[in-house]
Amino acid sequence: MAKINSNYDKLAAGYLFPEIAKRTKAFQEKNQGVEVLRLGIGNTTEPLAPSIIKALKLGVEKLSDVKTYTGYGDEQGDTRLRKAIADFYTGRGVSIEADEVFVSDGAKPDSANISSIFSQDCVVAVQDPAYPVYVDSNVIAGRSGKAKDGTYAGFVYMPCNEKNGFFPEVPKQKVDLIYLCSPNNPTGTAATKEQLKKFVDYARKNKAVIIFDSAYATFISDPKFPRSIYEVEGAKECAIEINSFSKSAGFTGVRLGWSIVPKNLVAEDAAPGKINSLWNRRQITMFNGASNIVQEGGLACLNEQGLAENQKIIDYYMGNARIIKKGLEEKGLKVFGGVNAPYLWVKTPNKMKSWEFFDKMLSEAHVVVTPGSGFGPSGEGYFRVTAFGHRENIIKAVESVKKNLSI
Ligand code: PL4
Repeated sequence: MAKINSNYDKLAAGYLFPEIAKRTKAFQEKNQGVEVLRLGIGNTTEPLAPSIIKALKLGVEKLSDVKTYTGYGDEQGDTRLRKAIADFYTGRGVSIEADEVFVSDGAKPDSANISSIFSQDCVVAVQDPAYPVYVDSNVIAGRSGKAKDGTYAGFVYMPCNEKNGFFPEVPKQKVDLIYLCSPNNPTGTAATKEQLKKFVDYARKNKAVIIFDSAYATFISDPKFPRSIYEVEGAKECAIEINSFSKSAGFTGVRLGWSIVPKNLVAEDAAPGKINSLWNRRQITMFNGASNIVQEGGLACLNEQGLAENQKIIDYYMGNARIIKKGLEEKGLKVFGGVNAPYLWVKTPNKMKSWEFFDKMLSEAHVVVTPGSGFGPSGEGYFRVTAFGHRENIIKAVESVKKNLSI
């Protein structure tokens, strides 16, 4: 008799982003003809840069000729791309070897799948608020107890609030897997080297592993914030870094990312090399490699021209962030983030609950935002605004908030 994975039944709520889409659709059905402005989901909107399009076309062309056709590739990724990613790190003063790079179809799948190489009884610590995938994937993996009041028994929630500058203290108890994201989704704040060092020191002392999601690293403009955890000494012994071409190159729908699993990484029962070989084994077994066409595009993202072209698009989104920040502040709202990250984290007015404010914003200003409580209990009383969007829509949304939202 087949039985289901009952851990799915523990999931306390629907996945956040489909829930936003569902509520928005319901509003639109009731209010036909009303233009809804979407600053909710962090989805890229601008076309791919010209040299990347050229490379993707080259990828397609190669498939049309028997001399250049390729079928299945290496599960770990195209050797040229693995090397280019390693060189990309070297260019930033971090030494990574190509066989520590595992190319994937995105940071979401990697951040959800990575925990499968760790023991079921690992204690998980997450930033609160956090990208929901870290929590939900570990619930599904059976590492939590039941949900109660927006948290799961067994997980260690590390509150990120105004008081601590939206970066947590290291856990007081011993934990095994620590999820960190910088620049952070949803708070839009980046961690300093000193802040990350405290976690690296903690992890080394406790033989814990940090899963570091740096999907928004290219949005950092202030050099005081590291773009990789490996800029912190000792991090290669205790951290896996996950990254993506989604936001840095507009590959949200194209799909390409990578994980760095250093050979020096250790765990309580794993000597150097073991975790790297486990992830290799996992990928070989459960992943058939990223698309060869897409990897051709990825290669172009990492050369000088690709980096420069993509930087212009990043600057465009950060221009949006400045417009949103200014407009919301003029409205009298308290705004955090949006300087080294494409997200703004905003306090709801009059201590409103996040979902209550989501409905108010939608019905009065016709603007979709993301309710902060969807990212964890410490997100209650906040909402997130994305800077990904066409400039004209961003301006329209900000003007509508200023004119139509009553606070
Ligand atoms: C909606 C911290 C967005 N359906 O595209 P990927 O898989 O390389 O990267 C996804 C990802 C990874 N890590 C972090 C992220 O914030 C994201 C994307 N998050 C958002 O609005 O928070 C898109 C969400 C998408 C999803 O579920 O990821």
